[in-house]
Order: sequence, then C-alpha cells, then structure tokens
Amino acid sequence: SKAPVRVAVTGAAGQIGYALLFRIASGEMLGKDQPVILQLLEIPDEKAQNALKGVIMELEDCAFPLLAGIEAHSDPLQAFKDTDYALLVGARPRGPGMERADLLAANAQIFTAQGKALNAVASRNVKVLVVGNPANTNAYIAMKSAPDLPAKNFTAMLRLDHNRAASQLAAKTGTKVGDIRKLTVWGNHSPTMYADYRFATTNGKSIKDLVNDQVWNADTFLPTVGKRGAAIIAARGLSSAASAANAAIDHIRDWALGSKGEWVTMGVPSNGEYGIPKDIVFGFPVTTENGEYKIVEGLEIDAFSQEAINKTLAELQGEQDGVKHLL
Ligand code: NAX
Repeated sequence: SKAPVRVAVTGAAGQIGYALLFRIASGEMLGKDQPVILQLLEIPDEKAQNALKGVIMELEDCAFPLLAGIEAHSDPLQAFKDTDYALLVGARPRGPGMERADLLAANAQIFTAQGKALNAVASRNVKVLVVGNPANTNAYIAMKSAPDLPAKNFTAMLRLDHNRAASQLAAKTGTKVGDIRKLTVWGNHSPTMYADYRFATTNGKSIKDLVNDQVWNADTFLPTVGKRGAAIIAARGLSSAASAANAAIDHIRDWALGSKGEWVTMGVPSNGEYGIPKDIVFGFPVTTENGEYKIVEGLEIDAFSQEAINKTLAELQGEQDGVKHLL
C-alpha cells in the first residue's frame, strides 16, 4: 500500500475545518488508496485548542482506515513540518468597527508568518491552497514569504465560485451540473469575480446559445453568483462552510489527481496570461495533469469580459498595494 502523505490544515477547529477534515480522512480528497497524516493548526487560545481536541476525538471515533496519524499544533513551524499539502483555512475575520485596511494588515501578519514557516519546514513540493479571506491576497502574501518554494504551488480557492456558477447554469438550462464543461471564473474570490460561460457547454451544446440572454447574464447570473456568500449568511446566520469545504476538496483532488482534460478554476499566480500582471493570484481556467496545472490560453476576451476582468483585477491590485509595505 502507499506511504502516507502529510496534510496540514489551519483553522482546523472552525466551521470549514469541521466539514473538511472528515472528508480528507475518508479519502475523498487524495483517493481511497492514499493514507493521510493530518497536521492540524489552531491559534494557541485555550478555547480553540480545546475545540481542536474535540474534533480530533471525533476523527478517532470514525476509525478511518486511511487516517495514519493526527497531530494538533499551535505553531506553524510544527504544523507544516514536511507537509505535502497545506490547506490554509484559518484567517482573521472582520470584527466590529474593523476597517478594510486593518483586516488586510491582520491577515498579512498571519500569512507572512505561515508563508515563512512553509518555506522553512514544508516538503519542497508542498501544494498550498488558501481558503481564508481575502484568499487571493493571502495566497500572494504566503507565496512572497516563501521564496525557496515554487511560486506556482501557492493557490487560492475560486472553486466555490465555479461550483456556484455551475449550479446556477444547470438550473437555467434544465441540465445536470455533471454535464457542464468549460466553465470558468476569472479574478478575485469576491463579488467582483467574473463567472464566464461563453465557452461552456452542457451535453455538448453551447450554454451561451441556450441561454441567449445577455441581460440575464449581467443582471441576474453574475450578481447571484457574486453575492451567493452573503445570501447564505442571510439565510443561515453563518457563512458557507460545507460548500466551502467541498470546493477545497475538489480543488486539491483535481490538482493532485488530474482533471482528465476538463477545465477547472483555480486562483494561481499569473505569468502574464491574459494581460494579468505577473504574480497576481487570479482565477483562471486550468487543466491539471500529473500534479501540475496549466492555464488554458488563447481564449478570446470580448469587450464585456475585458471590462469585468479589469474590474476584478483593479480590486486585487488595490489589495496588493494595501499590503505592499508589510511584505
Ligand atoms: P471560523 O471562524 O469558523 O474558523 C476559523 C478558524 O481559524 C477558527 O477556529 C480560528 O481560531 C482559526 N484561526 C484564526 N487564525 C488562525 C491562525 N493564524 N492559525 C491557525 N488558525 C487560525 O471560519 P470558517 O467559516 O471556517 O471560515 C474560514 C475562512 O474561510 C474565513 O476567512 C472565511 O472568510 C473563508 N472563506 C473562504 C471561501 C472561499 O471561497 N475562498 C468561502 C468560505 C469562507 O467564507
């Protein structure tokens, strides 16, 4: 049987952690033949550490055959030791009266420290997924703080936006999500993201032709996907957790095991594709194979799409400018 791989998860006692860890341990992320060791990180705070102990007791009680070890940590230098995957879920939420700049600064501190720790102790091939918001900018900060690791291995989660878009399009076209191909979401994980179905098909038919309604695209579809997180908070009183964990599983599974030629959306550092400046962590269509992703290139960008991409890019550049002095 295969040797275990190490999976570090931060914010492990939080809501997303609770929806995520059991699925990783059951083999849904890396395969039903791949043993895993969970290296869990929480803040040193006693309440968080106790909550983490409770989650670990439950993981033990599942008796997952693939779970080869569980560790609880409060220091990223221990949590990230030799890790093959790092899912950075924990982040500082916006508190009452907190300005956007304060939020960026608080997270810059967390992701600088975690990037440095990954740089110091993780596997030299560690694959990093940042879920904690602002996810793209946090991934950028971690990447910049880890100069000895491949920059391309720092990614941000746009998959929830992608899955939300797929679900809306399946409903609109009366088809199944599993029949949808070639969908993507460009840009920042925020309401400015641009979900783009111009190339998408369902059962082999063009979704753009089936929908044939640019007003629906601009006035219904894009706002629905962009504001879905807020709609869930309004309905549930809590932010998306199970769907976020599910998207994290999808993101890492496809990266590690391959997308078999299909497009998926990942937030990845640009190398200048589509005019996005180098190193900006941006949602792009990618295909994945042998543990590597490749940005789908050569797609036509029409005027509407260019405007949408410019808008989400401008927001990301603003975030990046806001943390420049902290790096
Ligand atoms: P919770 O507040 O339930 O849990 C976060 C956990 O992280 C807490 O237990 C906290 O103690 C821990 N934590 C905070 N700072 C830490 C640090 N420096 N090291 C280790 N652990 C730390 O939040 P949850 O609902 O789980 O959401 C987690 C993050 O995901 C938030 O930043 C949230 O905004 C973000 N999201 C990102 C999404 C995406 O698509 N990229 C969607 C869902 C979600 O909103």
